[in-house]
Amino acid sequence: MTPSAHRTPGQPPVSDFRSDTVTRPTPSMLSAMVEARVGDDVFGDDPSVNELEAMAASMTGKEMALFVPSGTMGNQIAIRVHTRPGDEMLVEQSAHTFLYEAGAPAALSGVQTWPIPSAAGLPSIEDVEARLRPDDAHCPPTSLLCLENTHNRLGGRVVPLEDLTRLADFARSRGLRVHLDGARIFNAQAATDIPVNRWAAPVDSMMFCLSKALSAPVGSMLVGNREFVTKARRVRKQLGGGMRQAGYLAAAGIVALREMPSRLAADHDRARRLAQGIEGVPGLRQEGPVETNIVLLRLVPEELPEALRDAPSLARRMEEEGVAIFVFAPDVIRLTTHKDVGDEDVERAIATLGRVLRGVSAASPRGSRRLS
Ligand code: TLP
Repeated sequence: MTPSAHRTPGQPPVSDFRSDTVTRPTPSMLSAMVEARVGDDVFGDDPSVNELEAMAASMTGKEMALFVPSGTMGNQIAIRVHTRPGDEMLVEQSAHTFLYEAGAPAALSGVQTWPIPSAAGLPSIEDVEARLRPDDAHCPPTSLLCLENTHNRLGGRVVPLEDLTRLADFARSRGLRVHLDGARIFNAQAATDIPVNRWAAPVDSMMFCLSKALSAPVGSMLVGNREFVTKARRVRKQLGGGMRQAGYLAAAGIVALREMPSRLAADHDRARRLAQGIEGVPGLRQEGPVETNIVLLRLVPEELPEALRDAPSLARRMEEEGVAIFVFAPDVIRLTTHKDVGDEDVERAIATLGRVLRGVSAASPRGSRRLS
């Protein structure tokens, strides 16, 4: 899961499909940052942070919001607020909170995690019910269910609202809190036309990122009711996430929320075009449907040139050709579309993958020369 390590500073720009986190702020974000009115957010008097938090609360239909430095910190604050040390949290087994947050539920909240398999990113009610612990001194209390939408590891899949609501209602009826990692919830909105407030409604808390497809340079939002956010603010301070003149960053976040959600459908179209263009490339099989801005491709070793049979080698080679991709697993690559890749980048990625995987050099006529 480490980003491609082969970027050479000072080299020509690459078409960067590694993640939507690489997006640069827009000119209007940069001028908003320069002009931002700021205060000291730890004292609660940064007007730009306060405006961003009010905006996020209103858009998601929650009582309050908190600006946090990263998606990981937002998720981990939520876990800490919803649990006590020694509790157990249930989580879908390929969720970011389980796979990629460095064991933080255990390290920071003293929480034991029970991962649950799923077909399409959402555990079944039966599988959740089967894991609820009895009220018995031997057992950790089950206090939290963590969900994710869109689902990164499953290739940006949208977890259907009806299913998510049914599961969240069930969990809450059994006394659990429900937290949604909505890092890319605006992509779910763009893919379905269901507004983010409806995605947030069934859960107690939700985190979403400003720094991914919405293109702000830094920051995520954590939303919930007043009691939750008041506690979350204290945990943010404990974790060292209280920022001072954070209004300079919040100003970019305000522009991100105002201007960026409406352009996400274009990223989704490009992801579909990318998947379609790669269809005929030997040695790659698309994993799952492309519903938002992520394309996952599994390598089929027997169809690949010997030197490119693993994802890190392929990523290295692609980067040499000016296309950066993400190694998602030893045999899976991820390409993510976002504001800073356009149609030309998509066509370049398709052509480069084709050329590299057919073992044909860039300079030679189509299909005529195999690289040794
Ligand atoms: N995801 C990153 C990497 O960590 C994999 C990416 O490039 O996709 N939830 C989800 C669903 C995420 O995909 C991520 C980041 C986070 C949380 C964490 O956000 P940050 O990076 O702001 O801590």
